[in-house]
Amino acid sequence: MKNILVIGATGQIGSELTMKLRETYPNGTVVAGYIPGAEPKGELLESGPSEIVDITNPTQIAEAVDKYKIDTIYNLAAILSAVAEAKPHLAWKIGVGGLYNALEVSREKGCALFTPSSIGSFGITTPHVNTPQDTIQRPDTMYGVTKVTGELLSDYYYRRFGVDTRSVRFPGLISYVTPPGGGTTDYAVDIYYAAVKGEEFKCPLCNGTYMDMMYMPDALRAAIELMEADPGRLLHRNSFNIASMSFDPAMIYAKIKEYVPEFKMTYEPDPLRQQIADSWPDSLDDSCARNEWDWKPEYDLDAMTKDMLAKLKVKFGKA
Ligand code: AKB
Repeated sequence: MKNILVIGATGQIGSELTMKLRETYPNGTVVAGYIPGAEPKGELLESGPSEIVDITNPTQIAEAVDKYKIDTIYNLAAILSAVAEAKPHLAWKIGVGGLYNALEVSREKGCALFTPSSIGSFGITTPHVNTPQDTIQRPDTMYGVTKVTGELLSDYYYRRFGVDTRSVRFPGLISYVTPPGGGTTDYAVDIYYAAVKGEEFKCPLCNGTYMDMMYMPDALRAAIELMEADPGRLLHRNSFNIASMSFDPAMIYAKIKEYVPEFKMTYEPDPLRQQIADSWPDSLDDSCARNEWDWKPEYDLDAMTKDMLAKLKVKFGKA
């Protein structure tokens, strides 16, 4: 039986991961931790317990862990890359201060801890094509600085205190459920919304800007499979490269046009997002994740596009 606390349960990843964990562990307890103003609603609220758990408040984390006898924490509290440039102090407070709180509670109470890292942990000096698992990580953004710090701190807590910390470097995540906010890869979600709503899409990145992306069902499976992996096989912990597809705006536009021929896209680059995207890898080598815990994606660009368009048509009553 598993008793799990998801911190940031109403965000882009958390809202879907909480539901997936409840489905995966029907005999366990999966607590949706949220902050005031981001209360869970609908199925997320009705399908299990929820508690106010602000990652910057260690007492709230510890009380929820005690109350529900939590053995595993998924820490999904984050400020995404573009917003982190506008609010660097808040990004540090949540990304590093918050992680420190989650690590300390995990150490004191014996919890395993999953905290995502990101392709944002790499920088302009990182090899950009087929980026290796272990390579240069000198990010150019506050988001990246918090992610590299988080990877190091999590590995430290594993080595020094034996806390079972694990992590993946998420690519841009694409989903039809909860929209992302303030990321550099968000365009790859927004473009599907525009296509289904019949709107012209103004792409905030230039043609030729390649980045790794992943469909949310693969990302959720990656998080759960890594936490279930045999620790004896893990040579790495914080954090694993994972990959499923790499594309630029022209490729995703062309793919959507196969199914929505009238769809129109123009380029209107946002300088901040373009600069961040240019500093991130074009594609990751995820062979360590494949070898150490049998990671394997299920969705490519075509399969994801078909599913995104079908699900969004239902969402907007256009099916
Ligand atoms: C972002 O764009 O900030 C995130 C990420 C890749 O970590 N989606």
